[in-house]
Amino acid sequence: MTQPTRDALELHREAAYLLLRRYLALGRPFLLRSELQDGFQALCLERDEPGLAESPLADLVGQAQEAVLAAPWVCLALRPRIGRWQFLRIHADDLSVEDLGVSEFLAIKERLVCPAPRHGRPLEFDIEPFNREFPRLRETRSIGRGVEFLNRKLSSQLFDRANGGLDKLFRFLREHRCDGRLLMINDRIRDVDALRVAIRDAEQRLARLKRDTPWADFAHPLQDLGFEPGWGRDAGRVQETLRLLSELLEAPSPESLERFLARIPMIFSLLILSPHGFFGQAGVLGLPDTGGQVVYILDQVRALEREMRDRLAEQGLDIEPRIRVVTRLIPEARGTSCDQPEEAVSGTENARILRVPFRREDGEVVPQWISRFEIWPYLERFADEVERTILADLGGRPDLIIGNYSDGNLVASLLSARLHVTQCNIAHALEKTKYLYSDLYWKDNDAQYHFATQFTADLIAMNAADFIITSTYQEIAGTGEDIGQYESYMSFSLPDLYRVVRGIDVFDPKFNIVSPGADDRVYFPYTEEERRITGLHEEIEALLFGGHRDDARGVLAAPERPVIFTMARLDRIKNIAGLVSWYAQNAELRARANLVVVAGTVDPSRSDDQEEQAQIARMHQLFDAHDLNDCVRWLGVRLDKTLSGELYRCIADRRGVFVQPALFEAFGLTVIEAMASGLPTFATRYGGPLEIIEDGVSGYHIDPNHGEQAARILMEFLERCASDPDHWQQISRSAIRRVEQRYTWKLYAERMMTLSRIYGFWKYVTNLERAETRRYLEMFHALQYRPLALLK
Ligand code: UDP
Ligand code: LCN
Repeated sequence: MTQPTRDALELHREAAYLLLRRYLALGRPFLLRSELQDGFQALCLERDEPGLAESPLADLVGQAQEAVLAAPWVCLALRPRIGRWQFLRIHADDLSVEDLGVSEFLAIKERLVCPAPRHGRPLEFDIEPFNREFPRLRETRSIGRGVEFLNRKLSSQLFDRANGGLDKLFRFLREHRCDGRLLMINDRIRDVDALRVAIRDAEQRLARLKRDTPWADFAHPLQDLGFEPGWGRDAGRVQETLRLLSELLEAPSPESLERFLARIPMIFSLLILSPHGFFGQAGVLGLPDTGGQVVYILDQVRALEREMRDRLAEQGLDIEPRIRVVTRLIPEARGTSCDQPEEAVSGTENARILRVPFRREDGEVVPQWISRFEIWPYLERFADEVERTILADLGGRPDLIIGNYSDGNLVASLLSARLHVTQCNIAHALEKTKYLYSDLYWKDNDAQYHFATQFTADLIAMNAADFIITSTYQEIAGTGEDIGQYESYMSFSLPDLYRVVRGIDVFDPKFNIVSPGADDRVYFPYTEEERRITGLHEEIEALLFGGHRDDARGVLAAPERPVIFTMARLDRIKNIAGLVSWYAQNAELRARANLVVVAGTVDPSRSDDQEEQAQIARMHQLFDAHDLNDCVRWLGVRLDKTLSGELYRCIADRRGVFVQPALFEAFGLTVIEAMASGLPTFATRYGGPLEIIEDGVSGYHIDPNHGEQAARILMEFLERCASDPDHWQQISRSAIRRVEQRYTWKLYAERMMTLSRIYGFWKYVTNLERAETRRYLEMFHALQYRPLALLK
């Protein structure tokens, strides 16, 4: 990289020199990508130098994610492509260029933040050597499609004769049982050759039967041949499964392996972990720390149970799938069910929420809700108690453990390691990319956020997971411009604590994109009249256009105008106050539409979350400063799902729109809910909505950093719809279609089950277990995580 950089500097030497001076003159230790670009653009304008704006120098600045200014050096972190990083430094006087290793680059950053560290050589976390033997993706476009890659790569290795792969497959089939009951193959079949013969015999027998003959009618002769239940519910299905296996034994391929594994009974019980927050089914949404994650998990449970049941029925097994969501029990539950140790999940036959308390060291139960930033001291004891609870409840270990968010994923790692169960991580929205410099300046915010503890937990959990599900591509690797959530863990520094040289690899095949859906029982198009819940219309009318109420601010004076609607937790990052201020400052928009906000509470004394309190204050200030009482209605209420579903539709009836103005949104369930209802949706271009919405087709992207422009985009849309009502219809129809095609729980559940089988299979037949990694992580946990967590 040094040579191209030298050339770029040489070509416009004077401009390059002035640019570096300009950066240094800002007097700041670090500059962000946008600041670097702003500086370059300003220079181009001033100099009017032909070709400068399209020069290699411009490309260089375009690739720079970050600059570290340590005069006379300007150090750059370049990201020439997604997931690829290079580091170098340029001398501001003579423009000489030197390559930097990641460690050197981080060390320079650390010195600027912490000039007198405790140790000259900090601990370095580096996972790379452990993965040297492990297959990894090469192409940026393959990121997030790990299972396809792994299947291709490993099946060629596995079925290499020298590897004894078929024997491993055979042993894998012999292992299958559920609650002590033998499945698939019994000990009459002793090896692969015997299996081939047995398949031929079984096929002959089955050929004489009608396809729909149930398993019970021919179970005995098949058992004599060595086959146990699990091959299919009837003769036709059993025949197909045996054919797949014989094809696999004859000429193995990744496709036939995937098809065969899809039919094997492997997953009967699931443990889903979501420790923090108020996790319940009613009255919890909108509380601090309790948002989409809860919605996601409850919908996920319903979809997975259905999928597991369907598959088990096809396999001819009369086994009830068992899903357990484990969360914390909160004695001071504020009227929610979070103080109940058990709760059945509605809409399922058998899934349950189990609640286990957080305990202090002396065993005392922690009675109150604790912010997700403060839960670290309790998690290990929690994991121990969960282990006992779940083993007792299921009568054995689960077949798959799914963690959610930093805390759930850490607990999942502890349990998976102990119980030897496949581990899947889901992050939802980690904090690292949400808070600027949360790693570098961790000490400044440690009292409030404990980021060092959280990032340490994340590093452990990400590397321990067998596979990681993400909702979007960007969650892993970002976009051409912005870095991804997981990518931000590739290398970073917690000055005076430790340095991460290689934290995670976004090219690791453990990453898979499996997007969630919107619950189609609740969020369906406004046009489906017969399903509409008209009994709620009066209540919704009063909510939107009624008079004063204690839990709201603002009464709409012109209810005939369309509604701009938004709904979210009142977190800083959700930027609800941002939307209010854009609206407040655009007179035309104010004259054309009302703004309705469902968020938080209007009474600061009812919130015990610092961030929420600050946002409440800001909202009131905006109302006061801009006189918003007659055009903005702020409802400090928590709506249940059924009501919110109908509310989206009622707003669509009046040709309104939905806005999601977040500074960053990992995925954004409200975005797909609004779209599924048929609301034209305007959502942040930072995060998931950039992938969900096709700009100008199924909705619009807005930039929360350019509020004026966002207000203009809204204004133009509303203006156009006033003169051409078909425009609203067009966007509305495309939004509905987009969600139907891409974001459904049915698709999610199918994919998730396939992944669980495939990773489970590979974990069994190869040493994907990665014992060395596990031991390294255990040490990091004991020596680094635990002291941090217990510090509090
Ligand atoms: N929600 C709700 N009622 C409320 C506030 C929020 O039903 O009063 C739901 C909303 O419909 C969505 C979820 O909470 O399903 C929020 O998820 P999202 O992904 O938008 O954001 P998160 O809160 O997870 O950051
Ligand atoms: C958390 C978030 O912040 C959202 O972006 C997601 O939609 C939600 O979790 C569900 O994954």
